[in-house]
Amino acid sequence: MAMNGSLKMAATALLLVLAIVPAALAVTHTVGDASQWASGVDYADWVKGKTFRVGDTLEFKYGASHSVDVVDKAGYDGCDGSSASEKHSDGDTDIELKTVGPKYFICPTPGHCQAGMKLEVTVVAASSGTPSAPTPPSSTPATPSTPDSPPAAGTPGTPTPASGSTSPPPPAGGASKGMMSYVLVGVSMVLGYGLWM
Ligand SMILES: [Cu+2]
Repeated sequence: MAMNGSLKMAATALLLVLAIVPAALAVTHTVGDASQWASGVDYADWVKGKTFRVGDTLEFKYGASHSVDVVDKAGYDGCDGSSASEKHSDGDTDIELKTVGPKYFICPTPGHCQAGMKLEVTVVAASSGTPSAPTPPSSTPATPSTPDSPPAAGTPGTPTPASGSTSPPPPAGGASKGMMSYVLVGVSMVLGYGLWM
C-alpha cells in the first residue's frame, strides 16, 4: 500500500500544479514595448494580436512630458482628460486590469492624444482556454485507513445473501470507474461490512 500512498501524493501534487498555473499566467504588458508610452507610437497597432485578461497589468513607462489618464470612451474619442477616473504622472505606472470590457487611456499633454497617444484595450475573462481542475485541492480524500491487516477478506461482493433478494450495496459497480480512491473506498466498505457481519 506504500505504492498507493506515493501515487496519491503524486496525483495531489499534479492537482496543485494545475491549480497554480492559471494564476501564474497573469501577464504584465509594457505598453508600446520598447517604444514605451510616447509620441509617435501606433497603439492600435501595438494592441493587435495581444490578449488582455483580468489580472494582467498594463505598465506605462514614459518621460516627464507625458502622463496617463484613465478615461472613458468619450474621453478617449475626444482626447479629453477632464473627467479622468485616474491621473498618473510618475513615469512608471502599473495599472491592473480588474474587470472585463474596454479600457481607455490617453496622454493629456496638449496635442499628444490628438496625435495618437491614446490606448484602447479590451479585457477578457481570466480563465478562458484553461480547463483546469475546478475543485479545490482537498488533500485528504476521506480514506485514511489502509486495509492491510485483514488480508483474508477475499471474494468481495458476496457477503452472505441471507437477507432476501436485494443485495445491500453494489460495491463492484462503484469500483469499476478506475479511480483509485473509489477502489479504496469500495474495499474499505466491503471490509467494514464483513467485520460488521
Ligand atoms: Cu504624451
